Amino acid sequence: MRWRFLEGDPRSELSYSRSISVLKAYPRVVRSSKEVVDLPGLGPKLFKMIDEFLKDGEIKEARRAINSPRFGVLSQFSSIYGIGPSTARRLYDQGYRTFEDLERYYDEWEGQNGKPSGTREALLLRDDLAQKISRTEVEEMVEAICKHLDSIQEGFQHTVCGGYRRGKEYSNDVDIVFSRPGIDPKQDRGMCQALVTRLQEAGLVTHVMLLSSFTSHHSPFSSRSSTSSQGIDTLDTALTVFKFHGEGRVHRRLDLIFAPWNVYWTAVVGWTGSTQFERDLRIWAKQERGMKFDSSGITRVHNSEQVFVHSEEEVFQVLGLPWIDPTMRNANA
Ligand code: DCT
Ligand code: MG
Ligand code: MG
Repeated sequence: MRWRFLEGDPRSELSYSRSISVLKAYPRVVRSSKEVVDLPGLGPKLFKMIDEFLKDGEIKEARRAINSPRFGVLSQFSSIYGIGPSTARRLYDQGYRTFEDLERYYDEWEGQNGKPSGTREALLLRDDLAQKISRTEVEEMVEAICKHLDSIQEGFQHTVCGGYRRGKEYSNDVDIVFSRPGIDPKQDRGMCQALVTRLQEAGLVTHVMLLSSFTSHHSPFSSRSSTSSQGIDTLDTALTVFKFHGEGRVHRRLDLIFAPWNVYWTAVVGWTGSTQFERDLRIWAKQERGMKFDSSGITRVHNSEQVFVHSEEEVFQVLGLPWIDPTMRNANA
Protein backbone atom coordinates (compact mmCIF):
# COMPACT_ATOMS: atom_id res chain seq x y z
CA MET A 1 0.00 0.00 0.00
CA ARG A 2 2.75 2.43 0.92
CA TRP A 3 4.73 1.63 -2.19
CA ARG A 4 1.71 2.38 -4.38
CA PHE A 5 1.18 5.58 -2.43
CA LEU A 6 4.78 6.69 -2.86
CA GLU A 7 4.89 5.79 -6.55
CA GLY A 8 1.66 7.63 -7.26
CA ASP A 9 -0.80 4.83 -8.00
CA PRO A 10 -3.82 5.90 -5.93
CA ARG A 11 -6.22 3.28 -7.33
CA SER A 12 -3.99 0.46 -6.28
CA GLU A 13 -3.13 2.18 -3.00
CA LEU A 14 -6.82 2.50 -2.12
CA SER A 15 -7.48 -1.07 -3.07
CA TYR A 16 -4.75 -2.27 -0.69
CA SER A 17 -5.95 0.13 1.97
CA ARG A 18 -9.47 -1.29 1.76
CA SER A 19 -8.22 -4.89 1.78
CA ILE A 20 -6.15 -4.15 4.88
CA SER A 21 -9.11 -2.62 6.70
CA VAL A 22 -11.32 -5.59 5.81
CA LEU A 23 -8.72 -8.10 6.99
CA LYS A 24 -8.08 -6.06 10.11
CA ALA A 25 -11.76 -6.17 10.99
CA TYR A 26 -11.95 -9.95 10.52
CA PRO A 27 -12.31 -11.35 14.02
CA ARG A 28 -10.44 -14.65 13.57
CA VAL A 29 -6.88 -15.62 12.76
CA VAL A 30 -6.72 -16.33 9.03
CA ARG A 31 -5.13 -19.71 8.26
CA SER A 32 -5.83 -19.78 4.55
CA SER A 33 -7.09 -17.37 1.91
CA LYS A 34 -10.05 -19.74 1.43
CA GLU A 35 -11.46 -18.53 4.74
CA VAL A 36 -11.76 -14.97 3.50
CA VAL A 37 -12.87 -15.40 -0.12
CA ASP A 38 -16.32 -14.07 0.68
CA LEU A 39 -15.16 -10.89 2.40
CA PRO A 40 -15.85 -7.70 0.43
CA GLY A 41 -13.05 -5.87 -1.36
CA LEU A 42 -10.52 -8.71 -1.55
CA GLY A 43 -9.39 -10.09 -4.93
CA PRO A 44 -7.33 -12.95 -6.38
CA LYS A 45 -4.09 -11.00 -6.13
CA LEU A 46 -4.59 -10.49 -2.42
CA PHE A 47 -5.53 -14.15 -1.86
CA LYS A 48 -2.19 -15.11 -3.40
CA MET A 49 -0.41 -12.69 -1.07
CA ILE A 50 -2.22 -14.05 1.96
CA ASP A 51 -1.18 -17.61 1.13
CA GLU A 52 2.34 -16.52 0.32
CA PHE A 53 2.55 -14.78 3.70
CA LEU A 54 1.13 -17.79 5.53
CA LYS A 55 3.64 -20.06 3.82
CA ASP A 56 6.82 -17.91 3.80
CA GLY A 57 6.18 -15.46 6.60
CA GLU A 58 6.58 -12.56 4.21
CA ILE A 59 5.45 -11.22 0.85
CA LYS A 60 8.11 -10.96 -1.86
CA GLU A 61 6.73 -7.76 -3.30
CA ALA A 62 6.65 -6.09 0.10
CA ARG A 63 10.18 -7.31 0.80
CA ARG A 64 11.32 -5.84 -2.53
CA ALA A 65 9.84 -2.49 -1.54
CA ILE A 66 11.45 -2.49 1.89
CA ASN A 67 14.84 -3.37 0.40
CA SER A 68 14.60 -0.75 -2.32
CA PRO A 69 16.70 2.37 -1.65
CA ARG A 70 14.21 4.44 -3.63
CA PHE A 71 11.37 3.30 -1.36
CA GLY A 72 13.41 4.26 1.68
CA VAL A 73 14.24 7.72 0.39
CA LEU A 74 10.68 8.44 -0.79
CA SER A 75 9.36 7.33 2.62
CA GLN A 76 11.76 9.67 4.39
CA PHE A 77 11.10 12.63 2.13
CA SER A 78 7.33 12.29 2.30
CA SER A 79 7.49 12.17 6.09
CA ILE A 80 8.29 15.89 5.96
CA TYR A 81 5.25 18.10 6.56
CA GLY A 82 4.53 19.64 3.15
CA ILE A 83 6.30 17.09 0.97
CA GLY A 84 3.86 14.77 -0.75
CA PRO A 85 4.78 11.71 -2.79
CA SER A 86 4.98 13.54 -6.11
CA THR A 87 7.40 16.16 -4.75
CA ALA A 88 9.37 13.35 -3.11
CA ARG A 89 9.63 11.55 -6.46
CA ARG A 90 10.68 14.73 -8.27
CA LEU A 91 13.40 15.39 -5.71
CA TYR A 92 14.56 11.78 -5.91
CA ASP A 93 14.68 11.90 -9.69
CA GLN A 94 16.77 15.08 -9.48
CA GLY A 95 19.30 13.15 -7.42
CA TYR A 96 18.47 14.20 -3.86
CA ARG A 97 18.87 11.41 -1.32
CA THR A 98 19.24 12.79 2.19
CA PHE A 99 17.66 15.43 4.42
CA GLU A 100 20.92 17.39 4.14
CA ASP A 101 20.45 17.38 0.35
CA LEU A 102 16.96 18.75 0.87
CA GLU A 103 18.17 21.45 3.23
CA ARG A 104 20.59 22.62 0.56
CA TYR A 105 17.86 22.46 -2.08
CA TYR A 106 15.41 24.56 -0.04
CA ASP A 107 18.13 27.03 1.04
CA GLU A 108 18.85 27.64 -2.61
CA TRP A 109 15.15 27.90 -3.34
CA GLU A 110 14.78 30.56 -0.64
CA GLY A 111 17.74 32.47 -2.07
CA GLN A 112 16.31 32.39 -5.59
CA ASN A 113 12.74 33.26 -4.61
CA GLY A 114 13.60 35.78 -1.92
CA LYS A 115 11.03 34.39 0.51
CA PRO A 116 10.96 31.76 3.24
CA SER A 117 9.91 28.22 2.34
CA GLY A 118 7.44 26.40 4.57
CA THR A 119 9.12 23.14 3.70
CA ARG A 120 12.49 24.53 4.88
CA GLU A 121 10.82 25.21 8.24
CA ALA A 122 9.28 21.76 8.29
CA LEU A 123 12.73 20.25 7.67
CA LEU A 124 14.05 22.05 10.75
CA LEU A 125 11.11 20.72 12.76
CA ARG A 126 11.31 17.15 11.48
CA ASP A 127 12.71 15.55 14.65
CA ASP A 128 10.08 17.23 16.82
CA LEU A 129 7.16 16.49 14.49
CA ALA A 130 8.16 12.84 14.22
CA GLN A 131 7.55 12.37 17.95
CA LYS A 132 4.14 11.14 18.98
CA ILE A 133 1.90 12.95 21.44
CA SER A 134 0.52 11.26 24.56
CA ARG A 135 -3.12 11.63 25.56
CA THR A 136 -2.08 13.65 28.61
CA GLU A 137 -0.21 16.15 26.48
CA VAL A 138 -3.12 16.36 24.01
CA GLU A 139 -5.37 17.26 26.95
CA GLU A 140 -2.89 19.80 28.26
CA MET A 141 -2.73 21.49 24.86
CA VAL A 142 -6.51 21.52 24.49
CA GLU A 143 -6.92 23.14 27.89
CA ALA A 144 -4.44 25.90 27.08
CA ILE A 145 -6.03 26.54 23.68
CA CYS A 146 -9.57 26.67 25.06
CA LYS A 147 -8.49 29.16 27.72
CA HIS A 148 -7.26 31.49 25.01
CA LEU A 149 -10.42 31.03 22.95
CA ASP A 150 -12.54 31.80 26.02
CA SER A 151 -10.64 35.01 26.52
CA ILE A 152 -11.62 36.10 23.00
CA GLN A 153 -15.19 34.82 23.03
CA GLU A 154 -17.03 32.65 25.52
CA GLY A 155 -19.55 29.96 24.64
CA PHE A 156 -17.61 27.75 22.23
CA GLN A 157 -18.05 24.01 22.32
CA HIS A 158 -15.25 21.75 21.14
CA THR A 159 -14.50 18.12 20.37
CA VAL A 160 -10.98 16.74 20.17
CA CYS A 161 -11.20 14.55 17.08
CA GLY A 162 -8.67 12.50 15.08
CA GLY A 163 -6.77 9.58 16.52
CA TYR A 164 -7.23 10.86 20.07
CA ARG A 165 -11.00 10.47 19.83
CA ARG A 166 -10.57 6.99 18.34
CA GLY A 167 -8.76 6.06 21.54
CA LYS A 168 -5.22 5.99 20.20
CA GLU A 169 -2.63 6.09 22.96
CA TYR A 170 -0.33 8.30 20.86
CA SER A 171 -1.23 10.80 18.15
CA ASN A 172 0.77 12.49 15.43
CA ASP A 173 -1.15 15.72 15.81
CA VAL A 174 -4.09 17.30 17.61
CA ASP A 175 -7.34 17.97 15.73
CA ILE A 176 -9.93 20.18 17.44
CA VAL A 177 -13.34 21.13 16.04
CA PHE A 178 -15.05 24.23 17.50
CA SER A 179 -18.50 25.78 17.21
CA ARG A 180 -20.74 28.15 19.14
CA PRO A 181 -24.20 26.61 19.69
CA GLY A 182 -27.07 28.54 18.23
CA ILE A 183 -24.96 31.37 16.86
CA ASP A 184 -25.24 32.66 13.31
CA PRO A 185 -21.89 31.67 11.78
CA LYS A 186 -21.55 35.15 10.28
CA GLN A 187 -21.03 36.40 13.80
CA ASP A 188 -18.09 34.06 14.34
CA ARG A 189 -16.44 34.70 11.01
CA GLY A 190 -12.78 35.30 11.63
CA MET A 191 -12.69 33.36 14.91
CA CYS A 192 -10.23 30.84 13.55
CA GLN A 193 -7.88 33.60 12.49
CA ALA A 194 -8.41 35.41 15.79
CA LEU A 195 -7.55 32.34 17.83
CA VAL A 196 -4.44 31.63 15.77
CA THR A 197 -3.30 35.24 16.20
CA ARG A 198 -3.91 35.05 19.94
CA LEU A 199 -1.95 31.81 20.22
CA GLN A 200 0.87 33.33 18.17
CA GLU A 201 0.96 36.35 20.45
CA ALA A 202 1.13 34.00 23.43
CA GLY A 203 4.07 32.29 21.74
CA LEU A 204 2.23 28.96 21.64
CA VAL A 205 1.65 28.74 17.89
CA THR A 206 5.06 28.98 16.26
CA HIS A 207 4.15 28.26 12.64
CA VAL A 208 1.03 28.56 10.50
CA MET A 209 1.14 26.12 7.60
CA LEU A 210 -2.32 26.97 6.26
CA LEU A 211 -5.08 29.30 7.29
CA SER A 212 -8.13 28.96 5.18
CA SER A 213 -11.79 29.66 4.98
CA PHE A 214 -11.99 28.72 1.32
CA THR A 215 -11.36 25.03 1.37
CA SER A 216 -13.43 22.48 3.16
CA HIS A 217 -11.69 19.87 5.19
CA HIS A 218 -8.32 18.95 3.80
CA SER A 219 -4.69 19.68 4.13
CA PRO A 220 -3.02 21.81 1.48
CA PHE A 221 -1.02 18.79 0.56
CA SER A 222 -3.80 16.28 0.15
CA SER A 223 -5.52 15.75 -3.12
CA ARG A 224 -9.04 15.87 -1.75
CA SER A 225 -10.99 18.22 -3.92
CA SER A 226 -13.03 21.09 -2.64
CA THR A 227 -16.51 19.78 -2.26
CA SER A 228 -18.96 22.59 -2.46
CA SER A 229 -19.13 25.94 -4.11
CA GLN A 230 -21.44 27.55 -1.56
CA GLY A 231 -19.63 29.71 0.93
CA ILE A 232 -21.82 28.66 3.85
CA ASP A 233 -20.66 25.08 4.10
CA THR A 234 -16.93 25.58 4.11
CA LEU A 235 -15.03 25.35 7.34
CA ASP A 236 -12.42 27.72 8.69
CA THR A 237 -9.33 25.63 9.14
CA ALA A 238 -5.87 26.39 10.49
CA LEU A 239 -3.02 23.91 10.19
CA THR A 240 -0.40 25.07 12.64
CA VAL A 241 2.57 24.09 14.77
CA PHE A 242 2.26 24.47 18.55
CA LYS A 243 4.86 24.44 21.28
CA PHE A 244 4.62 24.98 25.01
CA HIS A 245 7.20 27.26 26.59
CA GLY A 246 9.97 25.70 28.56
CA GLU A 247 12.67 23.07 28.60
CA GLY A 248 12.08 19.73 26.95
CA ARG A 249 8.97 20.86 25.11
CA VAL A 250 8.48 19.68 21.54
CA HIS A 251 6.81 21.25 18.50
CA ARG A 252 3.44 19.61 17.83
CA ARG A 253 1.14 19.75 14.84
CA LEU A 254 -2.20 21.31 15.67
CA ASP A 255 -5.26 21.46 13.39
CA LEU A 256 -8.00 23.91 14.39
CA ILE A 257 -11.39 23.73 12.69
CA PHE A 258 -14.28 26.14 13.15
CA ALA A 259 -17.66 24.89 11.96
CA PRO A 260 -21.04 26.64 11.81
CA TRP A 261 -23.29 25.14 14.47
CA ASN A 262 -25.59 23.38 11.98
CA VAL A 263 -22.70 21.32 10.58
CA TYR A 264 -20.74 20.94 13.82
CA TRP A 265 -21.51 17.23 14.10
CA THR A 266 -20.70 16.45 10.49
CA ALA A 267 -17.38 18.23 11.07
CA VAL A 268 -16.82 16.09 14.17
CA VAL A 269 -17.55 12.91 12.22
CA GLY A 270 -15.40 14.08 9.29
CA TRP A 271 -12.42 14.93 11.48
CA THR A 272 -12.65 11.87 13.70
CA GLY A 273 -11.51 9.56 10.89
CA SER A 274 -9.87 7.23 10.36
CA THR A 275 -9.12 8.20 6.78
CA GLN A 276 -10.27 4.81 5.51
CA PHE A 277 -13.46 5.08 7.56
CA GLU A 278 -14.14 8.51 6.03
CA ARG A 279 -13.61 7.15 2.54
CA ASP A 280 -16.07 4.36 3.15
CA LEU A 281 -18.56 6.74 4.72
CA ARG A 282 -18.48 8.97 1.63
CA ILE A 283 -18.93 6.01 -0.69
CA TRP A 284 -21.78 4.67 1.42
CA ALA A 285 -23.51 8.07 1.52
CA LYS A 286 -23.29 8.43 -2.23
CA GLN A 287 -24.17 4.91 -3.28
CA GLU A 288 -26.75 3.94 -0.66
CA ARG A 289 -28.30 7.30 0.21
CA GLY A 290 -27.75 9.57 -2.80
CA MET A 291 -26.01 11.97 -0.47
CA LYS A 292 -22.74 13.77 -0.42
CA PHE A 293 -21.02 13.58 2.93
CA ASP A 294 -18.00 15.46 4.08
CA SER A 295 -16.91 17.33 7.17
CA SER A 296 -18.53 20.54 5.95
CA GLY A 297 -21.99 19.03 5.55
CA ILE A 298 -24.42 16.50 4.15
CA THR A 299 -26.28 17.31 0.91
CA ARG A 300 -28.87 15.42 -1.11
CA VAL A 301 -27.33 14.91 -4.52
CA HIS A 302 -30.56 15.25 -6.54
CA ASN A 303 -31.49 18.73 -5.33
CA SER A 304 -28.33 19.93 -3.55
CA GLU A 305 -30.44 20.41 -0.42
CA GLN A 306 -28.40 20.54 2.78
CA VAL A 307 -29.32 18.27 5.67
CA PHE A 308 -28.66 19.74 9.10
CA VAL A 309 -28.05 17.57 12.13
CA HIS A 310 -27.90 18.17 15.86
CA SER A 311 -25.90 15.25 17.18
CA GLU A 312 -23.39 12.70 16.02
CA GLU A 313 -26.07 9.99 16.29
CA GLU A 314 -28.14 11.98 13.84
CA VAL A 315 -25.31 12.07 11.29
CA PHE A 316 -25.32 8.28 11.27
CA GLN A 317 -29.11 8.17 11.29
CA VAL A 318 -29.34 10.43 8.23
CA LEU A 319 -26.83 8.18 6.49
CA GLY A 320 -28.92 5.14 7.42
CA LEU A 321 -26.26 3.65 9.67
CA PRO A 322 -26.17 2.67 13.33
CA TRP A 323 -23.97 4.91 15.45
CA ILE A 324 -20.44 3.59 15.45
CA ASP A 325 -18.24 4.18 18.47
CA PRO A 326 -15.13 6.21 17.53
CA THR A 327 -12.88 3.44 18.84
CA MET A 328 -14.44 1.16 16.20
CA ARG A 329 -13.49 3.54 13.37
CA ASN A 330 -9.79 2.60 13.31
CA ALA A 331 -9.99 1.18 9.80
CA ASN A 332 -6.52 2.29 8.69
CA ALA A 333 -3.58 -0.03 8.32
N1 DCT B 1 -9.09 13.22 7.18
C1 DCT B 1 -9.65 12.83 5.99
N2 DCT B 1 -9.02 13.09 4.82
C2 DCT B 1 -7.83 13.71 4.80
C3 DCT B 1 -7.22 14.11 6.01
C4 DCT B 1 -7.88 13.84 7.19
O1 DCT B 1 -10.74 12.27 5.97
N3 DCT B 1 -7.21 13.95 3.64
C5 DCT B 1 -9.79 12.93 8.43
C6 DCT B 1 -9.51 11.54 8.89
C7 DCT B 1 -8.84 11.68 10.19
C8 DCT B 1 -8.99 13.14 10.58
O2 DCT B 1 -9.37 13.83 9.43
C9 DCT B 1 -7.73 13.66 11.16
O3 DCT B 1 -6.65 13.39 10.28
P1 DCT B 1 -5.17 13.23 10.78
O4 DCT B 1 -4.90 14.18 11.88
O5 DCT B 1 -4.31 13.34 9.55
O6 DCT B 1 -5.06 11.71 11.27
P2 DCT B 1 -5.45 11.01 12.63
O7 DCT B 1 -6.40 9.93 12.31
O8 DCT B 1 -5.87 12.02 13.64
O9 DCT B 1 -4.10 10.32 13.11
P3 DCT B 1 -2.77 11.05 13.59
O10 DCT B 1 -3.02 12.52 13.61
O11 DCT B 1 -2.42 10.50 14.92
O12 DCT B 1 -1.74 10.67 12.55
MG1 MG C 1 -4.75 13.69 13.94
MG1 MG D 1 -4.73 16.38 11.61
